[in-house]
Amino acid sequence: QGYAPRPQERVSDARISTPDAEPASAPLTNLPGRKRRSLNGKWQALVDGYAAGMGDWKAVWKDRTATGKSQFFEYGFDDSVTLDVPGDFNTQRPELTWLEGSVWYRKAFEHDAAAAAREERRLFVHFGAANYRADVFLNGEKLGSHEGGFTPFQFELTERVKPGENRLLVHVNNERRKDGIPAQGFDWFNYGGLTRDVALIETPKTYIQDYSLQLAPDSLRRVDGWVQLAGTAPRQPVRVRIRELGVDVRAQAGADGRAPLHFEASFALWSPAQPKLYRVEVSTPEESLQEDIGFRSIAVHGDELLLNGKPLFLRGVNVHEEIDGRRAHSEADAQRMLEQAKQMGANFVRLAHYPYNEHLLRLADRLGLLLWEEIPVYQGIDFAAAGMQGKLEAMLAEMIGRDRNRASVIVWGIANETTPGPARNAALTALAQQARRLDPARLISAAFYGPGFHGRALTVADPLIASLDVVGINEYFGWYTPWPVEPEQAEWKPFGKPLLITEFGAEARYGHHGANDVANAWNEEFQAEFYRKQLRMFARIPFLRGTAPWVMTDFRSPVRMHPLQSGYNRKGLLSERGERKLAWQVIHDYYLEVAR
Ligand code: GCB
Repeated sequence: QGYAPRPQERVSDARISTPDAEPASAPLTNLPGRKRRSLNGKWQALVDGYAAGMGDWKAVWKDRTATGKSQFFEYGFDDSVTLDVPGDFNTQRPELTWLEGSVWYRKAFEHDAAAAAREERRLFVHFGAANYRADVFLNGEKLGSHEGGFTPFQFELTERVKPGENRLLVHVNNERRKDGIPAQGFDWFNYGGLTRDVALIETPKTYIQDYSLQLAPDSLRRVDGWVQLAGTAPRQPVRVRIRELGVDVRAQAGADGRAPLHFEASFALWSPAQPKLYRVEVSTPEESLQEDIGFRSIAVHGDELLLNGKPLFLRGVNVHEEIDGRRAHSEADAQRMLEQAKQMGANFVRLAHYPYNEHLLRLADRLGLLLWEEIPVYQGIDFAAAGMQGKLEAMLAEMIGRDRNRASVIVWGIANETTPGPARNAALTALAQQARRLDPARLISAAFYGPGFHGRALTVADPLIASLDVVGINEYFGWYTPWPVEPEQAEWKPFGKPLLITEFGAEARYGHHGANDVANAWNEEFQAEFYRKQLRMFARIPFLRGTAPWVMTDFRSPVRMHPLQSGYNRKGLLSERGERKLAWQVIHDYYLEVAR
């Protein structure tokens, strides 16, 4: 073994001698409906500050234990600390607070090989998310890697798992990267680690990988769907049943495993007022999955937004996936967050700025909250970087693949505040087209920063708008930019499409009061007045179809360095402890009024 230090070895480029397994297959849909064994709980962990364990020198991934007295390995999991999975690592141990680097996680599990062989079952390990990059190993062999901190991925273990004890090892690195999505600068805390559920999933030899069961874009009765099988014998009959509606449809999957499905039914349509879900069963001769699915239509007609054919105004709010100063991950966390949105009078939540944990989306289905879900294509993405388009497309596919059957999701957001330019325009236009191909039944949007005043006129001229169904505008008049005119004098130029004000907000420290002037800024009165002025402008935009204040709750962000911010973005209507600022009432009253 090479014990001599090798300073010339660039750790991030270090090679690993075992080759990757085949690329991870497309993630399995409907995780909760699968035969699964949770790997949540305590994982042994090693902090690897210089990411030294990835190369062949330290080779933490080999997970070796000394067998002789003269054998020494300069790492070891047996007496290491443990970390809870799911959960970010930064908030679990004080010395990890500011870590932007590598942590190794290890978990052992037992495998009943005889039963698996008898039943001819396949085994996968599924990760809800790992921020930002993960390298996964089983018993000292690499399974593969995944990039992107907020979407699911999996590796097949069938051929590699051994009878008895197996050890799973995951190297998670959360360094911010120039070619990352998001890139290096973003306004939230960079929680790293195995932040979401981890599970072993068992399937038959040929399994149901994914399906789409949603109303056709132009219909309130017809489902245009498909079921996708994967595995050794994909030409199988497929059956979809919704007993409550007397639906029992059969289809045949082709050599590519795809079974298109069309049927009609008299659905009680899903809506915020009546979030009706049906128990849907999808089966093949070898497998049967169940899931609760709502059926609703979302469409754009001119500058109108239509839910189930009726005009809709989105009483929205922005959130971050954070609670009690840590990354939120559980159903209980989701319950608290979505309840807060409902109490404010919201019917719509923008999940800024990345896909959230699956618990929250399923809960939104049950609570009747409409969602905007987006990929972390945030200010500062290097669209010209090598491999960028592939990463964007993979992330979009992972998000849509996971959530395409959630009635709550009405908008796929493909970008937030990106700057127009040839590389960006080409990349995002292609991404919008991909989103439409993957899911023709939802609206595609992006949030733009702007607009600038030209006299009284306001408009955003961005070539990307042509590819979108809905225009999202983030504006901070009265905070980042001054009001050149009175709010009611602003003249918004129509887009010919629905407009959502996807962000507007100002900072205030909860409990900080004072006169509404600059010397006393950062107080609750100032923030409340900021919102009143915004509402005066909104009342005069005829094609405004929704608003979402930035942001529901104060959230941690290292770029917030004012003493009154103390490491938090303080634009919350609620403090991080859930206390209501004065502005909360302004928005609550506004939403009561527009709901009438
Ligand atoms: C924005 C960003 C959001 C920030 C917010 C702010 O435009 O989209 O991520 O947190 O402004 O407070 O500056």
